Amino acid sequence: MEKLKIAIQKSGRLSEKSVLLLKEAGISMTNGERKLISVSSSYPIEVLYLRDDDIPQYVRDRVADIGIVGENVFAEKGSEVEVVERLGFSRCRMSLAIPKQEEYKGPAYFNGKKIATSYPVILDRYLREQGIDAEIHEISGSVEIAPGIGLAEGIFDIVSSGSTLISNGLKEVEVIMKSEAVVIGRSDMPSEKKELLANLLFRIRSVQAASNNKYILLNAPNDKLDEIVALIPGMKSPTVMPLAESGWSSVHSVLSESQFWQIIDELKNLGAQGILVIPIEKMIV
Ligand code: PRT
Ligand code: ZN
Repeated sequence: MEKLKIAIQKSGRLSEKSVLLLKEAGISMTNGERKLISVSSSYPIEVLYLRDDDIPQYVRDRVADIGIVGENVFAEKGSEVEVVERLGFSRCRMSLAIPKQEEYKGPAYFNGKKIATSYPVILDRYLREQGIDAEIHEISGSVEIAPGIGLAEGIFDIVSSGSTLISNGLKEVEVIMKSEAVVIGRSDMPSEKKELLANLLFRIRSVQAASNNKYILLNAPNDKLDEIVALIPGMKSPTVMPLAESGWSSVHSVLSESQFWQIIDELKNLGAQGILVIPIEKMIV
């Protein structure tokens, strides 16, 4: 049987979460992890462990069918491949930064200046769009030290907490793109691989839906039942069952993580009691 070949980062910020995502989707590796290639006994899949920068090219050249990379790497190197799923982890942004004492009034600041980066393609696209004439100085690592050693007047790099910029005396002045981990693939994948991919994505979405939602059980006074049910509509509609004590019902539903605290407060204000919140392992939507 054909196997779906997926390339993931060998070691780095994406690797642990990529392996975990596959594991949660029921894909376990038989010959261990972190080799060059491993196969799964539970799913027709082969995992290739690579440097993240090389993954778009492996997918473009059909050595791998799909890959997991940061959107920043996709934007820099992802020609002929497309994003097939957003994964929501390893979030960061790609920003321009300059020495903190410099006055900044807008992107025109960079006219005639030198900018150090490992992402020349994304930066070049931005500078063209803005009509800015700056020199791009490509370096492969430690971009943040470039202004301090006189190599460039500004940098374009990945920012997460911003502490690397601060500790190098820099300030973030423009966010050019936001990034998260994505699954990439070619649009012209053979149909049997497309089917395998669709099944894998279905599993991934079920895992993600589950982690974004909680199962909630509570006791509600019957006179407030309509308002409580309206607050937690769940997947279709909540289960409501009478309690042994008259005047009360038990309500079961699903609640999204992002609304969680606000809705819990509203439920309490409506007189809900004995609220239990339980993690969901998989959620088929
Ligand atoms: O060896 P390989 O080439 O595979 O890995 P790599 O070293 O190129 O990449 P890696 O593992 O560092 O990052 C992989 C991906 O994680 C990136 O392409 C991004 O999509 C994503 N990501 C998320 C980050 C960060 N957050 C991040 N903070 N990648 C890098 N950083 C760097 C950033 O450049 C800065 O220098 O971490 C430093 C700390 O950031 P602050 O702002 O929190 O101080
Ligand atoms: Zn890399």
